[in-house]
Amino acid sequence: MNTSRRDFLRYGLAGTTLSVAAAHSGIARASTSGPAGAPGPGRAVRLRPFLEPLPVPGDGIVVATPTAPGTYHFALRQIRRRLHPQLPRTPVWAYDDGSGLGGQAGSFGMAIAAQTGTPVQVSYTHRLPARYPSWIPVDTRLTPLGRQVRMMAHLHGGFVAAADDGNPMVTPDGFGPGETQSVTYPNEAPQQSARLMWFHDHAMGATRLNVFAGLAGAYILRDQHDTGTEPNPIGIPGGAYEIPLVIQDRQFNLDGTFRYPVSSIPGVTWIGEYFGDHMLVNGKVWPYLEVEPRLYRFRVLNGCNARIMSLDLGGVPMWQIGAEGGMWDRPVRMERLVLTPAERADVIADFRGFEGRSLVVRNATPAPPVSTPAPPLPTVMQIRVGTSVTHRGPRHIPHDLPGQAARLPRAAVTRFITLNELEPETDGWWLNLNAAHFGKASEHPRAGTVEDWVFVNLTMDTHPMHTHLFTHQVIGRVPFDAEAYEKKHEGRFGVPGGIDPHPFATGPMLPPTPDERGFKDTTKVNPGTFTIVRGRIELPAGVRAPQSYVYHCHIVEHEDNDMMQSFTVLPH
Ligand SMILES: [Cu+2]
Repeated sequence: MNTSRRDFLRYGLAGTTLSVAAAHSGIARASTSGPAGAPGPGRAVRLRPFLEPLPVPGDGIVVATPTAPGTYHFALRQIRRRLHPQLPRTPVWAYDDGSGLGGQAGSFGMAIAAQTGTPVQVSYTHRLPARYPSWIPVDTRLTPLGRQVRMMAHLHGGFVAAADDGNPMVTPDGFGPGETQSVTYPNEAPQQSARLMWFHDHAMGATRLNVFAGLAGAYILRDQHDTGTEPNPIGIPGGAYEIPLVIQDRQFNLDGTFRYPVSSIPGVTWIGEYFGDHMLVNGKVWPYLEVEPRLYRFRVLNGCNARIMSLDLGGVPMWQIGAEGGMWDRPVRMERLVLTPAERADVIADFRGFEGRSLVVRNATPAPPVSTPAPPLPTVMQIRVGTSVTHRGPRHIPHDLPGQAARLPRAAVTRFITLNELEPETDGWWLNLNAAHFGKASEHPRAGTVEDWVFVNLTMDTHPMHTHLFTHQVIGRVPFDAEAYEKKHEGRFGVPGGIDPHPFATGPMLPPTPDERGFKDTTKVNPGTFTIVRGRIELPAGVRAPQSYVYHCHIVEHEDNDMMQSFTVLPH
């Protein structure tokens, strides 16, 4: 049955079942002390919010220094950083550009700044511990080489050759201690216009752990319009007035280590979703940011393992100008930003009229049709608005932007991909795509083809589906009778791929939401509907088919066990 786990979580059908489900969700303590109802690390410690400034590029986040033009060498290392004044120093895994990371203030501390049209070469060398330390609970049923730490960097949103993608279809075992992964990111136009991407670990069966430990960095692409400086041709804030906000939730142990709960099911370590009880922004717990009463640009990334957020900026008006696939054709006024893991929002916020006020960026439980078992974690960070302006900057929200709304021609091919959850709360608990283990149900699109991919959700949760290689346009969502579809077509491991759910539709297609105006690389696949996305399958210049990639749920616990499949791009 696909639905039983969420029934337990939502309704708490029996006391014992609820407590088991809660333990799996990472709610380890019942205490509600501390800010925003968040329990501290253990019952004894309460962390006070808003004590430390938000790390920003150049001040707490290292902007990577190339060793030669367009060449970066990273060593993956374990470092220690104080993520909050009341916490001991926390071991974190980091990408060291050779600087020694003296400029990294928190657990998120590295950014690559790249230019559209200029390729970069990057190497990643494994200098991490050879085996997982005790604070990282590996589930050896899921990893290729037991407790040995394997790493593999993936440029999320990158338009790259399969061998440079850092994906487990090409490199199932990843890279071990002392080994180096060397890749080229072509940054070619038009597929890689200015946008915020991120690079993070993608090791098979251990992505959730390696990212949790800190292996994530920002990758900011600029082009002739979006220069990042101020003034710029678009008329948007830049320089110190453009700020990334990478939001991640974590739990802590009393010794300062990140805490990752383990399953209470005998023989199982893996948990279904990791939810923290502290919010980190750019690697610091509940930080504050001082702003001037003028326009700002925020590049928001949900870097959580599993938490879906619904954010507001403390009542400040905001306009979204882009998402994963870069800038849009015009700004769209937004009340909230609903972001699943790996989704990004490029927004302009207007602090004029808020002089002298302290605002709190808040996270709410997302409204339906988004569905998540996450316990509430309302407080994100504080914004302190000053009373004077150093550089006045742009005064208006631009009417037009140099980007695009997503508008692809009719698809030539349609693929139907099912999302199944099997045997929840047992030692056989797993999630899958197309009723198959990873790699056993590959798609074979042809280069140059526009395709519709229809994600058929047979679970009770929202799953953020991420496509490597190509961005996609959200076409819409069709309500359907999932139970009847499942009953008719269910096999041993769920409903296999390739079966059109349209005969089970219960209403007309719902259009994309306003934040789905442009191209995306990660899209909400909500329960109760099937979600249609459209993409053009292309390869970078000079890259010859066949090339293999993956697509998966970006709740990284799901991806690891094992809601991921592959696709191989064939010649035209
Ligand atoms: Cu999922």
